[in-house]
Amino acid sequence: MRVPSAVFHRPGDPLSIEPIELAPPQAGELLVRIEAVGLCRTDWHVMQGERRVAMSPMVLGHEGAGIVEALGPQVDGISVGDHVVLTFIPGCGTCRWCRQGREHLCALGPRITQGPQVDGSYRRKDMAGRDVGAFCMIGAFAQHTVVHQASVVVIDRDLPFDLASLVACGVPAGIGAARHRARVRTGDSVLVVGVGGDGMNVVQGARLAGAGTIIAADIVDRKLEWARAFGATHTVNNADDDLVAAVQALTDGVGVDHAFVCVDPPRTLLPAFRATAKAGNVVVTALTPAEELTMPIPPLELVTSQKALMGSVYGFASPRVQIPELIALHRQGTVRLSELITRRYPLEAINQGYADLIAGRNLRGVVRPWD
Ligand code: CXF
Ligand code: ZN
Repeated sequence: MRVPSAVFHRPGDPLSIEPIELAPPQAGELLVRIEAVGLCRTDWHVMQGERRVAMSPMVLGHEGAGIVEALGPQVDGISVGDHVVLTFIPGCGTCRWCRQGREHLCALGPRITQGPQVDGSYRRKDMAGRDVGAFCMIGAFAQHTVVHQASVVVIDRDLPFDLASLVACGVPAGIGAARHRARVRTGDSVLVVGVGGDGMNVVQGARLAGAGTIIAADIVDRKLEWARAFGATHTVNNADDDLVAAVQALTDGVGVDHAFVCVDPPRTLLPAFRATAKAGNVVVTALTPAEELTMPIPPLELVTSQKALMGSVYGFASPRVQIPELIALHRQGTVRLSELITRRYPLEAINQGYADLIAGRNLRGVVRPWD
C-alpha cells in the first residue's frame, strides 16, 4: 500500500512528506493505522544530525498510537481493531532483560536507530525503489506503519488517541525517571532542569511521589508557568538567574535530594550536580551527541559529595508495565495528559510543529495524520 509519510533524508533538511510503499506485515508483525503521534525532541535530534541513525531515507516518529488493521502470521494476543500504543524500545521477550521484566533494557534496544524491522529486513520502499528505514522500528510519522508485536502494547479503547500517544514516550520517560530511577519519596526535594516533554513529566512524577519541594528550571517563562500547573512549587529562569545559588536559597543551603537533567547536559549537568545535596541523585534523561565523550563533572566532587549519577531511558521501567498503569492513573485524575498538548497538526504541517517545539511555543505538538 502507498502511505503518506514524513521522511528524513539528510541532517539539517526538513522532513519530506512523500508517499512510501509499505509491504504487508510478515511473521510476528501487524499493520497499524496511526491515529496520533507526538513530536518528541529525539526525532528533532535525528533531523539535526545530533542523534545519528545508521541509514536514510528513514520514516521518523516514535510516539505513536493507533488501531490494528491487519495481522501477519504468528501474532499472539493482539487482534484486528485493538487500540495500541507503540513502544520505542521493543520487548523481544526472550533476552535476559525481558525475562527479568525489564523491557526498557531489551537486547534489541541498540538496533532502534538502524532502520530495518526486528527480522533485519525492510517493509518500506520509496518511489525510486530504495529501502526506507523506520526510526525505533516504528516509523510513526505516516498514516500507516508495520511494526513487530514486540513494539506494541494494547490499551483500552476509550482513551482518545492523542492522549494515548503521549504515554508512548514523554510521559513514562519523565514520570518513571522520578518514580523508578531516582525513587523520589514523600517530602523529598527535587530540581528539574528543562521542563519540556520529559521534564514536565518529571515534575508530575515528583508530585505523584509526594515530593515536598519541586523546583522547575527553564529558560522559557511560558514553560515555567505550565510547570506550576503540573506541580512545581518554585520556578527559576536559569537564563536570568544563577541556578545553583537559586536552588541553594530555596533549600536552606543544602541542595535538592534529586536533580533531573532534561535538556542540554553539556550545559546543565554541572549546575544541576552542584545544586544537589550531598548523597543525592543526579538523573540524566536528555540526549547528547555521541561524539561528546566527557561530562563536565569534576571527579573529585563526585567522590567527596557521595552523589549518585544516573542515566534513565523510558523511565527505567518496562513500558509494558508503565503504559497501562499511567493510563489508569490518568483515569483517576492523578496523571495529566490533555494539558501536555499545546497544538495538533496534520502530517503536512509536521515541520511547523517542530519549529513550534524549538521556539518554545509547544509543550507537546501532536500530529494527527488523517486530519
Ligand atoms: C530515545 C531514547 C534514546 C534512544 C532513542 C530514542 N527515546 C525517545 O525519545
Ligand atoms: Zn521520544
